Formats: sequence, C-alpha cells, structure tokens
Amino acid sequence: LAELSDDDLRAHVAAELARTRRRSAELTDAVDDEDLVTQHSPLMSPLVWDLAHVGSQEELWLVRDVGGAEAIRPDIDDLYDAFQHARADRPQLPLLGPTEAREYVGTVREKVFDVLERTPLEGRRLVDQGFAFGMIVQHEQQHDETMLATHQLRKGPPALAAEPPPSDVDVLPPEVFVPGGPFTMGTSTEPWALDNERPAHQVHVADFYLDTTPVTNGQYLAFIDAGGYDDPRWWSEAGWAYRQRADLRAPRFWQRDGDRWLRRRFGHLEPVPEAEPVVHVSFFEAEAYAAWAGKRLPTEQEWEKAARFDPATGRSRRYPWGDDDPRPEHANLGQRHLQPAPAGAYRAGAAPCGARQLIGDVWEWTSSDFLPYPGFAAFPYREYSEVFFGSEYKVLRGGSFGTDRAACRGTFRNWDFPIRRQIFAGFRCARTPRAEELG
Ligand code: AVJ
Ligand code: FE
Repeated sequence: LAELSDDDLRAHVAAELARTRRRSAELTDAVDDEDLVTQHSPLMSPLVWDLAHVGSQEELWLVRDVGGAEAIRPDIDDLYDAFQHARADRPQLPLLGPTEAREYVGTVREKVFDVLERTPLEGRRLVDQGFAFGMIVQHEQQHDETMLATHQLRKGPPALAAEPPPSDVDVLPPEVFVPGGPFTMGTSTEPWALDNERPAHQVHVADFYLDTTPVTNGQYLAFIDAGGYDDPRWWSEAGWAYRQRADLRAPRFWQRDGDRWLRRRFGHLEPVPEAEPVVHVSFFEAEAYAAWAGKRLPTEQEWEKAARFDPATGRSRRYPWGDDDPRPEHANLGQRHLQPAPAGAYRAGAAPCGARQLIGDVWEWTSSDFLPYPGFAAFPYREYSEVFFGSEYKVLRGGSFGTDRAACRGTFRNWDFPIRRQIFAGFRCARTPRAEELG
C-alpha cells in the first residue's frame, strides 16, 4: 500500500469495500428474514443489526465526516450505536427490517463511492483520509467475523458451505526456541493499523519456548481425560469460580456421544477432529490447560516476537512469512474454510523461529491484559480501543479462519473478556527455559 499511487490506492480501496460487502451479503443472504431478526444468543445481536450498524458507521465516518455530505438517516444513529444498547437488548429496538437494512447499506455505499472519487488519498499517515476507508473496511470485516460467530450459534440445518482446509501437514518438533533480546513491537508505518497497534517501540523479551502450533483437540482431550476440569489446582481463582458457575466440562459446542465427543460446527454434528487446533475455549480454560501441561500462556510481547522478528535482519516483519500480504498458501483466513486446518499445515506461512499457524486458523489467547503501548494516542475516536484498556480484557492475537486478511496482521490486537467462548479462539503454550536448558 505504501508504494501505491493515489489512483491505485483508490482502486484498492474500492475493491476492498466491494469484496467486504460481498462477504456481508453472503452471511446475511444465507438465512431467511425471520432468522435475520432472531437473536440466536444473548451474546450476539440479530444479524440484521450488524448489517445496518456497518452501514451506520460507514455513513458517520465516510459520508458525513470524510465526505462532508448531508446525513442520510440521522434518526437511526442511536439505534446502531453499540455503546447505547447492550447486545441483549437490541432485538427490542425498532430496528430497520431486512429489506430496509439492505436498502440503507446500499444507499450509503453509493454515496461512499462518490466520496472516494473526489477525496485525495495521497500521504497515508495516520491522520490521512485514506485511513478512514481502511478503518471502515476493517470494521465491516470485524462484524463479518461476529456474524460468522452468530451463524455458529444458530440452531438448525447448515446455511453456509466452504471447502475443507488443506490437510497436508509436516511432522514438527513440539516447541520452538526464541532467543532473548530486543525487538520492535507494534507499528508506526502499517497504513491501516489501528490506534492500539501504534506506535512501534522497542521491547526486550527474555529467552522462551513456544509451542510450534496451536494446542490441538487431541491434546485438549488428554486434559479433559486427566480430569483437568475437576481439579482446581490448574485453575486461577477467577477461572475456577467461572468453571463452577458455568459448569464447564469441555469446549463450547462439544457434546458427549457414548465414549466419544462430537462437535457442532455450522449445523454439522461431527466427531471432534483430534489434529485440528481446539477452538471455542475461554481464556480461563486455556490458562488451566497450560498449567496442567507444565507451561503457561505466552505474553503478547512473546507472541509478537515469535510472529514478526527476523533474526537474520533484526527487523520485525508484517507477517510471520515476511512482508507480503496473506495469500491462500500462507494462512487459513477469510472464511475460505469454515474450520481450522490441522496443526502442522501451512508450511509457507512458517515464522523464522519455525512456529506455524500464528496467523489464521484460531485466535490465540495471550496472558496479557489489553493495555496501551507507550506513546498511545486514541484515533480517530476513544471508543475504538481506549475505553477498553485495563485488566478486564485479555489480548488475543493472530486471527482465525473467520478473520479477513484486511483485519489481521502481525501487529493486530483483539481483546475479549476471559470467560468468552463464542469467538473462534484457541491458544498455544509457552514456557520459560529450565536452568539446565540454558547454555
Ligand atoms: C476488536 C473485535 C473487540 O467487535 O467489539 C467492532 C471490533 N469495534 N465495532 C468488537 C469492533 C467496533 C471489536 N473487537
Ligand atoms: Fe462495530
């Protein structure tokens, strides 16, 4: 992006907006109108809310703010302000119906293409208007992943279909070693990086070992079979309280079938695939598994160093494989496959340290609270990140099969409550070297 001419950048933005809208349309056209207005879980909005919310944010930022044009539907700003109404309360609001919502997002988009035509995009610094388009593309993609999670929660026959992910895997050592030393974390140059990824800053990370791949269902089953859910030794105090209160026994969407486990996945009931990364576990379950395995979760500093640091040049790259935008051979992204690929896949996506599948497949819980980097400045609005900073939220890294490439990179930070399980989250473990392993 950094090298594109103004016209090429404009064409790129237009293509990304169109590609993103096709995904939103697929997710909302896959079910009937009754389903679109149904709340499938108190954790989620009805799909029709997400659709109109995406349009409303696009109207606010691109039509009114960047374009300086007149408001299209000022009367509905409040309905689609995520801070005004909790998800659980949204179905009771006088929302736009499916037909109105589709018309509305279409009207906004037509205006946005006018704005794009006449907006200079040159100089892509944080404050430039090109960023606003990138932010809106990412915002819609983030809601597309949220809508995919809503699809996973809905009951009934399958509504979505996709090719299975690649199944060719390599036999790999279980852990990789990342030598201690400084590296550059975050970014000041990535054009569409959000405020919480900025600025670039030096961080010292001590020697550590990281699991080569995310923890698999097979490994996680061993924790279940060893009584991990019944042993408070492995759980933090808050984690154990949650485990008791919610009566957790396995990842969300798993069910017992005699002596085996099945999982429900977008309307299919299937045996739990042991080679695939575990998904739909909370931070607290990830933390308990790691303790049981004699390990811990990585900090987000460790995760990012493993994913970006190139010891050959001393530079931090955009992605584990280098600076190229993700292609299908690098990572399982973009809802191309509706499940993670088996651990050990995606050889072309390996990081310099040898770790695999850091980008795509499953979001990875880290042990870190969601906090600002030194020098953080809220942009363009406090409610994107700043109001969430603190110890209530844990950072997740790397994106999932449901995350679009436009909304995922080596610096991207996601966050959620440590009890959440409906997101496409798994984890990998890290550990500090034992005394006898040090040279
Ligand atoms: C970054 C995924 C936590 O969905 O709450 C969407 C993204 N912000 N609309 C969320 C977001 C505003 C956000 N996460
Ligand atoms: Fe939003």
